[in-house]
Amino acid sequence: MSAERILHPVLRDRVVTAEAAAAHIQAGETVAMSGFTGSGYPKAVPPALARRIEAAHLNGDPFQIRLMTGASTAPELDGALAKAGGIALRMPFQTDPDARQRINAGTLDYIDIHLSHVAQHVWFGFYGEIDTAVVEVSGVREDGTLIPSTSVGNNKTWLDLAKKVIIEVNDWQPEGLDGMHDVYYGTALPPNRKPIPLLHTDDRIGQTSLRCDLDKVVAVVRTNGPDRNSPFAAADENSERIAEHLIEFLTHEVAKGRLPANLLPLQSGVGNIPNAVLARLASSGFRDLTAYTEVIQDGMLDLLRSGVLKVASCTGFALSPEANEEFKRNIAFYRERIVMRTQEISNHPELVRRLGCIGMNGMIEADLYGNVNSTHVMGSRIMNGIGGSGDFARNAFLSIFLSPSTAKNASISSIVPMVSHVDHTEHDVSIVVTEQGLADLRGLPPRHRARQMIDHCVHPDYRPQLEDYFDRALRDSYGKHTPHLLPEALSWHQRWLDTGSMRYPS
Ligand code: 0RQ
Repeated sequence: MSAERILHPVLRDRVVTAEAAAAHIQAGETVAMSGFTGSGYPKAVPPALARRIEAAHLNGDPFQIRLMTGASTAPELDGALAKAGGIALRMPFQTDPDARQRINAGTLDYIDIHLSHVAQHVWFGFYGEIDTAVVEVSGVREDGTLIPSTSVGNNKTWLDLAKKVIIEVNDWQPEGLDGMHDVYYGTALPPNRKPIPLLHTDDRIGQTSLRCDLDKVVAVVRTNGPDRNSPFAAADENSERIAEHLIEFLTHEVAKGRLPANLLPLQSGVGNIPNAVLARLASSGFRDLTAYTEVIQDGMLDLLRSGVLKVASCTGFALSPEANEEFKRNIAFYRERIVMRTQEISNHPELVRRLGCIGMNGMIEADLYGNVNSTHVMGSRIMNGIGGSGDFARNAFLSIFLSPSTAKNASISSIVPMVSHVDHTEHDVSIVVTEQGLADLRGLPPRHRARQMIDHCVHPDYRPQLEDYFDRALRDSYGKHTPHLLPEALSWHQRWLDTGSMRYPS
């Protein structure tokens, strides 16, 4: 470990073990940690805290915290604390199987909010006080400011508001990250807000490090561990076809003059389909693209390396082990082309609207009218959370949702009469793409939207059933504006439950 990563003497003197640092966190606290889609989360204090919680529980002492982060983290954080039964309340986005199991069992409260809302809602006081912040950084400057690591997330807010601060300095993170971040301190509370002076994806409007009141720092922990680094599955036939439909559409939009030749700033959700879309863009002939997004995954690094993408703005990474090695090896190249921001800025509605982003996100299901469910299986069981998808869907120039037309080995249609839970209403959804085709819902009234969905997105195995439903709804619906047959619309989901097609891990 290189001691020179902590250049401020006061913080060097506060270095302790993870156990000693975790001892500062008391039962019942609200703890705000760094971390966004498996990058830049604290690696040592959360497992030490989980061990402490387990020990307390063995003694019969209750010990739980309220946990906030930027977004999803990793098994060492969400997994360890959930397994220990140590989380009473979680927000705002998670993907951990243990946490999910507890949320769906009703033993862990989860608040699923837009990622752009988190910092401001905490500032508004909606979540009470933050007792402790636990934030990973890649270094400490001579002036005591903190160089963020591979995610910025809500760290500015956590450091500003927490009563106590624990810092993890991770030697595994490349020192070359220094200079990649842009932390904007110009946000204020209403009625004192001003326009955010960002006009282009790569504008720098802030500073490269995080301020921190050193008097609040109760512990500094040295770590040397990798980010989550999940490998991506190879693109399958469905994701290839979805990518193909989308590229064809974007090309058509350029030809029509509705998009510039280098498109508009891209936002891409995480997962294999968005990754396949990005890979496809590499060979699509588009040039000088830009990205204004939350997460950079493998496909976007490839686009930057090939020069197809000029610049990318993000708040975190979700990279495979290979992509991470490449990122670290060529950090100087990427530092010129990537700007990392707080998530209140990376997902800010004002900026997403002004820049005219092209939002591309996954979904669980969509209905005939274009309402989208991103979060709930069968209306009641949460998968991950809305994440940043709503920040972009509502405000983007184009709001695009991508999914295979069926799920669970084709036993379920992803296009249904009525979604079992709504995250993005019909008013926020312009394009739906499945491997079957692309439904362009722009400028269409509800009955025409339904026709687009049936004709272009539904799997042939389910088309006759949806045609039949829609025909009868046109005839028998109480109102003819958005024809529906209640309660038949939702009985689709119940049928899957009743027939046992829906086998979801508990
Ligand atoms: O579950 O693995 O148990 O079988 O949902 O589905 O097909 O692996 O797709 O990884 O792209 O995830 C919407 C969850 C899609 C994701 C969602 C089941 C399916 C599987 C995952 P199993 P896939 P993906 C920026 C953007 C919200 C947040 C967001 C997501 C599991 O895109 O979390 O967009 N979005 N953030 O079997 C029943 C259906 C189903 C279904 C899929 N119709 N019925 N189960 N599944 N469709 C990033 C951030 O915000 C940080």
